[in-house]
Amino acid sequence: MGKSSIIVRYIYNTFSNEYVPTLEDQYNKCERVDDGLYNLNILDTSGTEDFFSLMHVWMLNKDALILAFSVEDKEHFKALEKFNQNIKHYDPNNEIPKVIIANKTDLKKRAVTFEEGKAFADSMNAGYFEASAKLNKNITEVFVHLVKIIRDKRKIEQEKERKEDPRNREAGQGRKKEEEQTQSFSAWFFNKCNLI
Ligand SMILES: Nc1nc2c(ncn2[C@@H]2O[C@H](COP(=O)(O)OP(=O)(O)OP(=O)(O)O)[C@@H](O)[C@H]2O)c(=O)[nH]1
Ligand SMILES: [Mg+2]
Repeated sequence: MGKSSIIVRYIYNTFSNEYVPTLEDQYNKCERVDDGLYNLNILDTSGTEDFFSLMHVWMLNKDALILAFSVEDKEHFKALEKFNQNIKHYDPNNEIPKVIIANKTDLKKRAVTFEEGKAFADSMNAGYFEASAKLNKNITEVFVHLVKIIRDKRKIEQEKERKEDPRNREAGQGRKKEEEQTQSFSAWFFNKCNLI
């Protein structure tokens, strides 16, 4: 499907035609988005069904989920639709931000159309990116997109917590200004961004 190739392209900006099956790998990258620095922990998982029993561990404390399929392979796509049923079990209210990557769009022969991929992503309320790890097409965009979603989600949650805390009401606007200034200079740390 190209999960590892997508991550390796994103982290090291390289690509290999060689296929090395993944058991489980962790990657880190610091990404600048707008005025903020974000540390991304990315968990690369196995696409082999034998390892799907580990899914409950993969899903623990994740801020985002990326699902990838190869556009040349209809079976991969169908398997991903089935896989989504398992995800629902761990995220029943669809609260974790998700992205679907249609990978290998550099290949001439396609078995899954843009419309099919997009309809699947829409049905999950997920973002949709047509990408190629080989050509470095739409790779960084996926991660930046997710950082923005997580950042905005956290801002809303923090603001809600701040408003609900009576100690913060007294501090008022002055405090808010101070917070904004601090944030633009400090790094934000996200939990793992899971690529399945
Ligand atoms: N043409 C083309 N080939 C790709 C692309 N991305 C990955 N591949 C190839 O597809 C094969 C599988 O890629 P991997 O990244 O190892 O796939 P994976 O999803 O990590 O596989 P597992 O770890 O077994 O789950 C490799 O031979 C890659 O070189 C792409 O964008 N275009
Ligand atoms: Mg892999």
